[in-house]
Amino acid sequence: MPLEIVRNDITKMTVDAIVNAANESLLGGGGVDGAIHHAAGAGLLAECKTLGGCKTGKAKITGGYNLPAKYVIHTVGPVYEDGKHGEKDLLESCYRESLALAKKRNCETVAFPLISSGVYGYPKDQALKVAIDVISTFLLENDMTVYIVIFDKAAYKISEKLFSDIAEYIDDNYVDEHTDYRRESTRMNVPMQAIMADEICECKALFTEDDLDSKLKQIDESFSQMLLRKIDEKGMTDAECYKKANIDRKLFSKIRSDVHYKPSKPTAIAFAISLELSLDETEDMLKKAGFALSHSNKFDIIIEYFISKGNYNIFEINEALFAFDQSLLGA
Ligand code: AR6
Repeated sequence: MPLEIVRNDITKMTVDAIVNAANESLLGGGGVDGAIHHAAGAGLLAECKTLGGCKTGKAKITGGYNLPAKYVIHTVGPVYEDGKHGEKDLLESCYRESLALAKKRNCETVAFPLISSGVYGYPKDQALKVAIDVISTFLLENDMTVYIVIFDKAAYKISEKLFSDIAEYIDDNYVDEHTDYRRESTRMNVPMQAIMADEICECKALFTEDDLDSKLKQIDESFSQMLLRKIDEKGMTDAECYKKANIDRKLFSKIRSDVHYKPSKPTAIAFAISLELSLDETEDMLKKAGFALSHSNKFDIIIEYFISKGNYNIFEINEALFAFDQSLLGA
């Protein structure tokens, strides 16, 4: 998945480069800087001493020494005063400069901490938004897997309002048990055949309204075929679609070339979000992959919440899924 939010200690990440939230001296400090120097060993400090420091908003690169990462990219975030001293521009610059350095060294995987969000006092939700915005813009033009590493869950908060809206939506919609036709028919004392007959009538009505031929073709369509049809209908390119879905190119090629490919549920939903499908269309697409949205599952309700609000920003959806301890969308 091109952009992934994970909870971890960044010094444990096995990636090409980890990013350090350093200070202008580059000679170590507390927080993530201290942890990285501690894990990398004295070689890192020795190399840092040769760099002549680093300006706020800029980045420099060193080896990874005893770390599992090949490189450490040191960037200096702004100290947050009141948000009116160019903090956002400087923080954006940290991410851009670090990504440019990673690209120059042909890194395929890079992990960032939430720069400036500790000792330097940048509000965590805003720091996260800056990180997501800059990284996702970069990923539209570049193939790389980028991790945002959140150290402690408390450090990671979507806005209170969004959190409580989603919590309320889950409360309103959550059902303990999955209902199916059989259960429903016994509970309501309606014979199963009657329910099925209703369904059949509905289908017939649908077919007389629309062109029967094309409807039948769509019923037989596989997930992969539906995906490609929808991409065409929306006037998107393949790349626009898989990048917006936060799916990597290799997985997309697999789906494209295998007409019977069965994606995982998060992958199927990621494409539905990328294509900005309605709830009905999303259900349709999921069915092709053998899935459905259920009200007995928090993950599904959160997805439904975003689609019903017309919010198709996959990164915001992933932030919310993360906040509710759910798996994230994408490959
Ligand atoms: N892995 C991932 N994230 C971490 C880790 C870790 N091991 N440890 C802390 N964090 P900070 P800043 C998170 O204070 O605000 C240093 O002294 C932490 O929860 O490390 O940019 C430097 O030398 C927070 O969300 O960096 C500078 O003087 C984020 O990393 C100054 O602090 C950044 O917190 C830089 O301050």
